Amino acid sequence: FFRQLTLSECDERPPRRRLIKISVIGAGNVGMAIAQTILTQDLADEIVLVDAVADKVRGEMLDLQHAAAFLPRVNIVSGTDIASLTRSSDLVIVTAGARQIPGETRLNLLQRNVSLFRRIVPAAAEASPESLLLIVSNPVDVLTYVAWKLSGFPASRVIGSGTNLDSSRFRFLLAEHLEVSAQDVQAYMVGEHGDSSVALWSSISVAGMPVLAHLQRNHRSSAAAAKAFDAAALEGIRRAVVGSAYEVIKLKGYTSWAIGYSVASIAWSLLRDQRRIHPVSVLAKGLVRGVPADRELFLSLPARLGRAGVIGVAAELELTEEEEKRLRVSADTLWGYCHALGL
Ligand code: 6V0
Repeated sequence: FFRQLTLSECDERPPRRRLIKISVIGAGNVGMAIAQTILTQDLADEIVLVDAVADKVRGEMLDLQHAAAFLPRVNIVSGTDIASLTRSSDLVIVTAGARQIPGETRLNLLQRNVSLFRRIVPAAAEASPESLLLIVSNPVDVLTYVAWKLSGFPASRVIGSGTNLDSSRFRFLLAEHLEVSAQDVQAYMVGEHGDSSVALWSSISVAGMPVLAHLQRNHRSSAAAAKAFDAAALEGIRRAVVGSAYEVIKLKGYTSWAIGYSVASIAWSLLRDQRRIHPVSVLAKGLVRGVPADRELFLSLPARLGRAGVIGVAAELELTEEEEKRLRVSADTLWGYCHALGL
């Protein structure tokens, strides 16, 4: 359609910046929500979708490609072969996971996902030895440990999406309560993603103002009421955060949009070298008070993310006695799972 300009007319040099390639392994509800959010963010030049089901992943690819007229130009490819398709990725995101069979134990599901990871992770690591590896499949903390072991990558390049999502849910609920934007609420959940995640109450702030003191003042008709607020209301909000995932799953069968945005924001911080702080699953060896320093386990702590992966971890958290106890329990439980795998 266009006459190609000759070399003397147009000196087309290689692009000034290196093109960014992101591979998403597992094109289910979560993988596709991540891919489509990344697409709208203009972060990647190439997005690769890999799934074990060839027709399905081709259908997903075509569906996204058909939005080309409304989006920045991105090369979208798909298929089933990790080794050839994901070669030289900057970021590999793993969302492939076996679904829990009714009545199946957590450990059994874990074993099945470990078998899956044995097929996925070494192939992806070999195809992109310099890549960052971002794990989303559940149980995310244990599978991030598994991916670290199977990839042979330094721990700084293996990250689990962890409590980035739990923290967003937490900030949403607090924001609703305080009638402000969730973006103005600084609040972290740390530890294990899911049921035993730990809310860091003492560090919540809005516009630099500590929120806990404000909430307690508003409930302080008597010292006893304040104590009750501490114990019951705070745990109530934490439970609401944990329960909100179950509620979504009960209502629509799975969660997708929030995890899509959560992972896309991690991807942005990593690949655009933002040095933003995200509570994500990192190698926490020696970083949790009261847990022996030789225990290799992954759990979420606020971490500074950049192009090299994890470039810093907030190890000196301000924790109440109760928070510290809960984090230790999380760490002990996760270590139990990791240790039992014998990797
Ligand atoms: P899904 O819709 O069943 O998608 C899983 C996909 O993986 C399917 O399309 C499978 O075909 C594919 N798959 C299976 N084996 C392979 C393989 N060997 N190679 C490539 N693809 C394969 O599940 P959904 O997308 O809802 O969830 C995916 C995972 O994310 C699950 O483990 C969830 O528990 C987990 N989530 C993690 C969250 C987090 O915060 N970390 C949040 C939500 C879900």
